[in-house]
Amino acid sequence: PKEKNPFIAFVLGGPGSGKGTQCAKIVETFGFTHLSAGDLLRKEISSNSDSGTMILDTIKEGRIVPSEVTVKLIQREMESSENYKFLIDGFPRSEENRMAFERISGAEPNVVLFFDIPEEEMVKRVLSRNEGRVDDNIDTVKKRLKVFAALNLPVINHYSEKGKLFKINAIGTVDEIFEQVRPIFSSCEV
Ligand code: UP5
Ligand code: MG
Repeated sequence: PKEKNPFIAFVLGGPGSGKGTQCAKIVETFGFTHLSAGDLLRKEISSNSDSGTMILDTIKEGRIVPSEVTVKLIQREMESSENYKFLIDGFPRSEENRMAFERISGAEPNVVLFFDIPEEEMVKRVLSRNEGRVDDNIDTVKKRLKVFAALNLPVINHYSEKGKLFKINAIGTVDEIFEQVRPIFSSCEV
């Protein structure tokens, strides 16, 4: 058994809002373990697992992979880690995702970050990334934005009502944005 209860931060925001970039800064400064749900799913695709083809098709369409697949991958990483502080990046993406995580892991996040940024800026960032992601093209980006607005905003509202949401203005330089993020973690003694 781990010495401490886990400290969980969900990191939410639309495509290209800067979740991964800011998570790297949080890891560096506060010693969290970064679990990007998207990265874990992409790793499943490249490892030729049974669900790889289904995951690839889902990501190409900008849709959401079934909760049990994603929750299992996140939980496996949490259980095998020595750390107790986790950044869960890009998850939960729907109310269904959120409830599945709560049910299967029995855990809830301590804090939830939301990187807020206009759609046209998200599109610009994603299309100029150039890392060869199958979903970084204009057609899929439009679908990702629609899915984000329809399914992820309700999750954000849920945590806002619970008083766990920290909304960050994600326009500006990486360092300017991190200066909004830093006090959230400096003040919670993790
Ligand atoms: N950039 C970053 N910060 C900047 C700044 N301040 N100023 C200017 N540029 C900035 O950043 C995006 C780009 O912008 C980069 O080039 C960066 O340098 C630059 P990044 O930090 O990568 O943004 P991020 O929010 O992480 O964007 P990402 O595209 O990863 O977000 P998505 O949520 O779309 O992608 P994710 O990998 O989480 O999910 C991909 C797909 O997987 C989903 O669409 C879905 O199909 C599937 N998925 C699920 O089904 N379930 C899940 O639980 C998770 C994913
Ligand atoms: Mg990312």
